[in-house]
Amino acid sequence: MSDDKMITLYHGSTSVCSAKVRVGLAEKGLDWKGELLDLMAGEQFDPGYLALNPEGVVPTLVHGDLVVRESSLILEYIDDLSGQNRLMPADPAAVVATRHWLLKCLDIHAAINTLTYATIQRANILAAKTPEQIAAMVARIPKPRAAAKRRDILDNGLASFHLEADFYTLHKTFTDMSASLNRTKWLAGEQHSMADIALIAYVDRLDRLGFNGLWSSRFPEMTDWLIASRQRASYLTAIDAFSTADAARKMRADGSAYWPELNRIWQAMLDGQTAGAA
Ligand SMILES: N[C@@H](CCC(=O)N[C@@H](CS)C(=O)NCC(=O)O)C(=O)O
Repeated sequence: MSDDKMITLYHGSTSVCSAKVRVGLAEKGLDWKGELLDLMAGEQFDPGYLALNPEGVVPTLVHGDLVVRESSLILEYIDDLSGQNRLMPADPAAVVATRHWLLKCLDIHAAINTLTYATIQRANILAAKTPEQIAAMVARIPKPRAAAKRRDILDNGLASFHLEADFYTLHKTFTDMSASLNRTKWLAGEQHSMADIALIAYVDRLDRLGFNGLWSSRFPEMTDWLIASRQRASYLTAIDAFSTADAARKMRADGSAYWPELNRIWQAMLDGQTAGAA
């Protein structure tokens, strides 16, 4: 590293965009100190944390006096800290492709958030909190659009109107990923890069929820990419190590219970697309 300032990452153990940054730090080989927030307990809304991240979301990276928010921007920031283990590809076309993936991550994150919250998180919250506690929790979300979405997902689960747009995003994501992976081993070329680092935690989450039927038959390249990504040391230290075997088993069992309904909605969307194209 170019200086001796410590990197501090405010993150959540099972938060996908936190995992994304942890993978980047591991691939880059940087030392960092973690501040884990309990998102279920609402620690992201503590005034001290809101001063760092006014939207009340993780991750936030602090490096000296600089506060960096947004997981994709954090990946770019840490990559520029040193020339070792460059995460951004060198080829200009691959740089553009990678930056496209970083932009698309905003929508992809929203889709993963919907599928997690409309299924297992909703069940956990409805079981653990009274309606008043849930209302109070939603009221603490600073960004009105995020609060309205959380409310809608908690009220409607998989019937939420958000699902249609989020399924569109996922279908487009899988289509684009497969097209890239048919050309090259990794998303932005023959070398593993920031593009793969940006996406792995999201796809991994869907698989951990038991939703890999979203891509397994139509986009088999995604499965090969997931397996290859999981063989990297960064996956073990940045994602796997943040969940116990019991928690992983529970997430898969709880998530899988939603798969028949989720798949029904997914197939209906795919059929609608085919009918529209005919
Ligand atoms: N676009 C942001 C998304 C940040 C975000 O929404 N983080 C989630 C965890 S993955 C969060 O902190 N949620 C807070 C909550 O659930 O209240 C990024 O990529 O950093």
